[in-house]
Amino acid sequence: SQQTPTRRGTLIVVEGLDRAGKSSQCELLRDYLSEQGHNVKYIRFPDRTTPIGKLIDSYLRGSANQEDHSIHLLFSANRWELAKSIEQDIAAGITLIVDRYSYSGAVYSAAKANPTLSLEWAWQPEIGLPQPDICLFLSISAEEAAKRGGFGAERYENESMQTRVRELFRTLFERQKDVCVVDAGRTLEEVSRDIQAAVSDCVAQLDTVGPLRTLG
Ligand code: 2DT
Ligand code: MG
Repeated sequence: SQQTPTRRGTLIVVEGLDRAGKSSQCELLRDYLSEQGHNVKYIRFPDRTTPIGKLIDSYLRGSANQEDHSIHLLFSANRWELAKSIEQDIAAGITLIVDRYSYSGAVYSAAKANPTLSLEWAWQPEIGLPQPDICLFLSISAEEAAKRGGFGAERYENESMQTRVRELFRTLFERQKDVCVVDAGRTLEEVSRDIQAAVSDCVAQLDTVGPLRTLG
């Protein structure tokens, strides 16, 4: 008897500013895809559990300082150390939902306005990482974000940083072109319905896409 080869999983990335509702939408999407019979895993970057992730965590909490380029490369290294396991999961037919990825990586670092840390420079270490089959950008206005409550206590959680991050996401996604922008300033249900539709289309086209690609 012949075995049918495993259909590869889909690599789904969810991006957005703080308070765009990424985590809630990732959970809803995980439940939806599980109900559809997919084998699903939900992961997030930074992965604060690895040795590199622990350095990142203490930086974000403010208990350690890092030079701008150095912390940028640690965020990227945190993706590279998990790249093989992402590829293996996808090949094994697991669909991965990834909360933040290279796009946050490039944009948050470039938002520091360090003269030698441009968006172009920040993107370079991402080249060669697994490329998402779909990147959903949950877009909310500054006004809507403000309505959703105050900032947390971590580094980057302040108005001026968020404003620059919002502008840089727009610049990056004008270049990348492969992003699906979702208006996240609506109810959970409205947003999740759009996300489900976009992901279902992406999954249906997977056979024509072929194997997992790499970021360029
Ligand atoms: P969370 O609030 O989602 O845990 O993110 N960040 C994230 C970077 O600066 N570079 C990266 O590569 C990634 C993945 C965004 C914590 C903060 O870390 C920022 C917010
Ligand atoms: Mg946060």
